[in-house]
Amino acid sequence: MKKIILFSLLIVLIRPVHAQVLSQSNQQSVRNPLPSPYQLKWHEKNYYLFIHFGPNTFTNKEWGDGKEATAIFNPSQMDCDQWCRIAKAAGAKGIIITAKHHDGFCLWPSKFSTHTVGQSIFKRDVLAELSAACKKNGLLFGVYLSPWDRNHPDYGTEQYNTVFVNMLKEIFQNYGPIWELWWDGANGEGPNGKKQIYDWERFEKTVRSISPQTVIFSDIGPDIRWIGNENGNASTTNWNLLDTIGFKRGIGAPPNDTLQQGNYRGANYIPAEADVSIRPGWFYHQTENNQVKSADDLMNIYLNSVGRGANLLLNVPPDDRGLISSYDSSALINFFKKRSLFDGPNLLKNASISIGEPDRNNIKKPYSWYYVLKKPVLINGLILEEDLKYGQKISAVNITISISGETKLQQKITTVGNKRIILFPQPIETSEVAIVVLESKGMPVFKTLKAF
Ligand code: FUL
Repeated sequence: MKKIILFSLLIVLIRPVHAQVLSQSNQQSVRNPLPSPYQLKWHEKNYYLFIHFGPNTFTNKEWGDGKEATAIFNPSQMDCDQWCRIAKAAGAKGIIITAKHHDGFCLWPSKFSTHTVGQSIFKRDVLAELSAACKKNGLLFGVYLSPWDRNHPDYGTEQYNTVFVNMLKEIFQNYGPIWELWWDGANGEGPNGKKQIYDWERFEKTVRSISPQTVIFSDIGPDIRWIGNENGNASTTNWNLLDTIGFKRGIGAPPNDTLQQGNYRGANYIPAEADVSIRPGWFYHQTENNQVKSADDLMNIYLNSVGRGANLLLNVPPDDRGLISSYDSSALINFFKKRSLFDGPNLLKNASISIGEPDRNNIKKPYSWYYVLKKPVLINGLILEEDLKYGQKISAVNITISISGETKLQQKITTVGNKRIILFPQPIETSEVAIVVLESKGMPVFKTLKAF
C-alpha cells in the first residue's frame, strides 16, 4: 500500500498535475473508437451560436412554404459584424447560419436556384458578409443547408441531388473555410408534392473532397449527432459513441433517448451537439421579445449540455432589421458574466495529491485522486475532463468533498467525457477532495480536474 502511494507521489512530482496520465501498464482492453483530429478540435469549442435568418424573419413563420416573394427578404440595417461582435463578447466560438432553410431561399446568389438573394431587391450576399465578419472577429464559420427544399422545381427527382451537390460546391469553394456543416433531419414534400431520396454518400464525398476538415452534423453523424431534443439537454450519461447500423440519415435515427445518451459500446465515435433557441421559435418574431431566455435559463442549459459533455449550439435569430436585438444580446452578455464562475484559478492547484491505481495484487482497487488542501477553501463545484484522444472511458465516479475528514458532500456521477461540470447547491468549505473512478474502460485519463 505504502509502495503504491510512494509510487503515485513520484508520478505526481514528475508530471504536471493537469495531465493526470497514470502508468501505461493498464491500457484499455475494450475496443473503444477514437475521435478524429477534427472531432477532437470540435470538442474544444464547447459553445457557439446558431443564426436562423431568411424569409421567415419577415413573414412571421417558422417553416416557409417556398412560395414567398423574394422581395420579402429586405433587412434595412443588416450588419453581420454586429452578430459577430455580440457572439465574441458572449464567449461563443463561432456562428452557424441557415444558408438555406426548408423554404429553399438561398442567402447567397446561387446559380442553381432562382430563389436567392440574387433575385431579391436586397441583392447583398449574406454568406460572403458573414464569412468575412467571422474571419475578422476570429470566429469559426459554419453553414446549415437544408436538404429539404419546398421551392426547387427539381425537388423529388434525381436531378435535385445534383442541384444539392452543386450548391455544396459553390458554398465550400467560395465561402470557406467552413468549420461545421449542418444537415437538418426534417424531410417533407417539395413543390410538386414529391419526396426526395437523398444521395447522402455523394453529398458527403463532395464535402470531404473540398474540405476534409469540416465536421458534418446530422441526426446520426457522420461526425456529430443530434442530442435528441431541441431544449439543449444532454443526458447525465452521455457517450460519444453511437451505433448507426440500420439507420439512415434524414429518414430514421435511433430513438431520441438513445441519441441523448449515445451507446456505451457504440461502434462509431459520434459525439452530441445540443441545439436550442434563445426564444420559443427558431426565427425572430417580435411577439416573442418578452420570452427571451434569461441568463439563469441559459446557465442551466449550459450545465445540461456543455456540463454533460455535449457542445451547445445556441440559436440567436436576428430581427427584421438584420440585427440581433438588445433583448437577446443583454441575456447573452449576462450569461457570459455568470460563466466566469468556471474560469477562475484551479483551487486544487496547491493541494497535495495522491493517486491510487490497481496493481497486480489488487486489480479491483479503483483509480483514485485524493487532494488535501493546506488551508480550507470555499469551492462552488468541480470540472472534470477526460483526455478524449485516448477515447471516452469513464462510466462511474464517486466524488467526496470533506473538511478535516468530515464529509460535506458525496455525489456519484456516470460519464465524464469532454467536460463534466458539477455545481454544488451552495459553496462548500473544503479541505479534502476525493475522486474515485469506480468504472472505466481501462485506465482513465483526465485532462482537467479543477475546483472553482
Ligand atoms: C429543425 C427545423 O425544422 C427547424 O426549423 C430548425 O431549423 C431546427 C434547428 O431544426 O429540424
